[in-house]
Amino acid sequence: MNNLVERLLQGDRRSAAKLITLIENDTPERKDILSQIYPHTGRAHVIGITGSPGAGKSSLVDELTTEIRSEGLKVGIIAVDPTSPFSGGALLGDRIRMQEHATDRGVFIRSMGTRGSLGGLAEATRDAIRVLDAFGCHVILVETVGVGQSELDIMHHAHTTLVVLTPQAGDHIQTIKAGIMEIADIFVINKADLDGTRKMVTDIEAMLDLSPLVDGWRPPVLTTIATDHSGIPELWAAIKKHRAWHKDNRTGSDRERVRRELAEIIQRHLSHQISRQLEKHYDHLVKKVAARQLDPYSAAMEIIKESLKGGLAQ
Ligand SMILES: Nc1nc2c(ncn2[C@@H]2O[C@H](COP(=O)(O)OP(=O)(O)O)[C@@H](O)[C@H]2O)c(=O)[nH]1
Ligand SMILES: [Mg+2]
Repeated sequence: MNNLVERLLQGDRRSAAKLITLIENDTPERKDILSQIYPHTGRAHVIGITGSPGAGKSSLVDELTTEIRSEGLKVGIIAVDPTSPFSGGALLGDRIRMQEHATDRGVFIRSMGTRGSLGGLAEATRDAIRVLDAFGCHVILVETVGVGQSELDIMHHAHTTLVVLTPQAGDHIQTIKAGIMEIADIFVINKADLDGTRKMVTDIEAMLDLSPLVDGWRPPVLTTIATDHSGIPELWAAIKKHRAWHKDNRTGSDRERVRRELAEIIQRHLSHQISRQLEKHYDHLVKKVAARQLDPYSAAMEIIKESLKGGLAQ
């Protein structure tokens, strides 16, 4: 395992792939891997790309990769699909589209599904991002398919979040989930070759007029046609602008991110320990509650007090 991390730091692709698999499987080595990798992270710019299925996220990732590679930067791509039980591979369509990049040594592509993400998909994705960061990727593009909480959780780990919409009927802003609108650092109206693009832009700008700015950043609304690379250089420029802004304003959000992660790890650990202790040591209280001799709140408080004394860290 030591070896794997050393080889990763020297830029070995196989080690990167193996380490991500160990993390996904939530193996006992995961903690050590992360301890060793962590000092070598924090350099990559993580870009989250979210939006409804078919909006053109994979096409945009593909075009952005071409754009970023033309500057000689190393790119990591993580495709997250919470609806897919598989990981390690990629959806056929995405794989064909990505073929051009698949042979490029400066691009690392990985997909993650719910299978094998035993500690949670968002957590596995966060740690996979760290592996690619330590691997030396300058930019990491994280595409999430699907909707819901895990998608939002994953976007918390991005520095810049793109929300991809299309001018098509289903994407009218009234129908877009509020949570998705709020996480956007940049709005991308893709498929700008279709009717309704102008209206979509105007609607979003009108919505932004009514929204309070977060630390002074107003999300730009850009239009792209991923299929012919139109608007991609402008999108990459906007991402870089956001990165520069983020660097100047990041202390608060970095700490918030760390707090969130610590709370998550502690909760996971404690809840595991408490379940174990409940089984091992507190049957007398369980019996009392079941017999209505004690109420669950009082029993719970007693258990918390006892557990803290006993030291939950073991
Ligand atoms: N007309 C048009 N089609 C596009 C554009 N971008 C992507 N597509 C097509 O939309 C479909 C879905 O794209 P994909 O990138 O797989 O979407 P994803 O599900 O969001 O990853 C594919 O057939 C693309 O070729 C665009 O700008 N204009
Ligand atoms: Mg896709």
